[in-house]
Amino acid sequence: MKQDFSGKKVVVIGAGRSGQALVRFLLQRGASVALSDQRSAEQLAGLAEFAQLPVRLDLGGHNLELFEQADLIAVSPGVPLDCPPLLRARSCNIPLLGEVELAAREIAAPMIGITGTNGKSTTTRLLGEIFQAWGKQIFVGGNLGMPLVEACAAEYDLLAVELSSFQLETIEKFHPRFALLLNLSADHLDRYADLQSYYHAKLQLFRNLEAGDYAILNADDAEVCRLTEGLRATKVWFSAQGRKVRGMIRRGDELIWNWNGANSRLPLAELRLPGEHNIENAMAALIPALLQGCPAELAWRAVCGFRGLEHRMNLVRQRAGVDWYNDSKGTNVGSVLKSLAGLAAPVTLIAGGKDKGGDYSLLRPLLTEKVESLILIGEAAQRMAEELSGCCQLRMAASLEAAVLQAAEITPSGGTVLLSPACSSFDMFSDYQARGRAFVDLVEALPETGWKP
Ligand code: UMA
Ligand code: ADP
Repeated sequence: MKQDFSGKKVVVIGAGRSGQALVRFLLQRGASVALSDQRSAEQLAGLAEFAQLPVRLDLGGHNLELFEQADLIAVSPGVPLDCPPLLRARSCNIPLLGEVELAAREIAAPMIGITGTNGKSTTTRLLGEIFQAWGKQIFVGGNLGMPLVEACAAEYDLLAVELSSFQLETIEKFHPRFALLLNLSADHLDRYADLQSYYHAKLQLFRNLEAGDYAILNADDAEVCRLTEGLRATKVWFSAQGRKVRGMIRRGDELIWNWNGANSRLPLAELRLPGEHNIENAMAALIPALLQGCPAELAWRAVCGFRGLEHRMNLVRQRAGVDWYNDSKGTNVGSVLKSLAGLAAPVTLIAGGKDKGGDYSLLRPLLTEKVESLILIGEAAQRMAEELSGCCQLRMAASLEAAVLQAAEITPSGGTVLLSPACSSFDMFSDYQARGRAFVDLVEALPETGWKP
């Protein structure tokens, strides 16, 4: 049912994609809306339409009075809950609601919530592919790109919602029918005090689950197993390492669906997504569809028809005997480990960006085994250099362009250049897509031979 905010003063904090979608949504629900962002109008994109709408803009800093006088604050995921305007609002007992929570309050269709440190976007898209192939109207969004609040403008059979820890922090009543936890490793330690606080945010996904709901869990991930012990929901496991679980098991070159007497077998040779990690993503995505009664062969065809998302291990160019890969979405240590694992030596790795506090030393064994040269960029470069010295040749570059030129110069024929930063992009780019596009443009602009453009 639609919420009614008539007569309510709502401040939306953050004027990115979520904030802009929230403004449109709240205006339609009768609220009197202000949009506040620490960035100035010149630094923000997409605000032109708001000139025609009855919305107060508070840009280039947060006006604390606005926050004190609001009836409700609607929070974009990228805004930390301990920033001064939100602390002030809380001290005045003004309620805060996150974008996902606000949206979910008026969504009646079943939701599939997908979280984990890595693989969320791929799994969410795979769910979209499967349910679309089965003829269902499915919303595919959340952290993946389209804010969930945009789903309130249409009717869906079900919704696949990628959820970041930031979005899950503000969950109160959000109640998915299927809750997928893919894996847990360190990330976002620039926002969280410690690893446990990050994991705690992730586990909010299960907060409202009941016995009839499904928790879809990675049996090979020790942290996932440990932290989901007491869940109320029905657990369905997946194991790419062949553990005998109730759920989806990989055995050799097959996936086996072992649930309530069903015993489908799916041939892995048909999967086009590269890397072991994508087998896990495919297993996780199949489970909600099979539980809903989707024929296994149809679901598998849809999974095998999917070639992967942009900026995740895309082969950009083969040039002078060197393969160039764009993995700009490799934004934490865990994802870089998976990406490197699938490549043969010698690799030139371009990494660095905005430091999220990860433990880069975990990269040492794979760097020693596969990476000949590591080219570091961005704010994290110095710390990475300290934690990784001695495992391969280390170089610094002042820009992504300089890094690409160095890589072109030093990588021998038969080698690979990989952009997989282990960091977010916000020190040098607007987001990981902009970083990935810049990389692709630079690589495509390299001459056929040599390295000077
Ligand atoms: N801001 C303030 N005050 C602050 C902090 C931030 O005003 O104290 C402002 C910034 O100046 C900026 C705005 O908040 O203008 C950005 O808000 P946002 O970061 O929530 O960005 P959105 O464009 O709304 O994008 C968000 C997600 N971004 C983050 O969580 C950082 C997008 O995920 C998501 O696609 C989108 O909502 C729709 O749901 C991106 C992401 O990087 C892909 N996510 C992280 C990740 O995957 O690792 C979690
Ligand atoms: P997310 O949305 O969680 O960031 P993506 O599907 O966008 O995940 O993949 C980002 C990167 O994470 C990929 O390029 C790959 O290196 C790594 N990755 C993807 N799936 C997994 C997984 N299941 N386990 C570990 N790493 C993964």
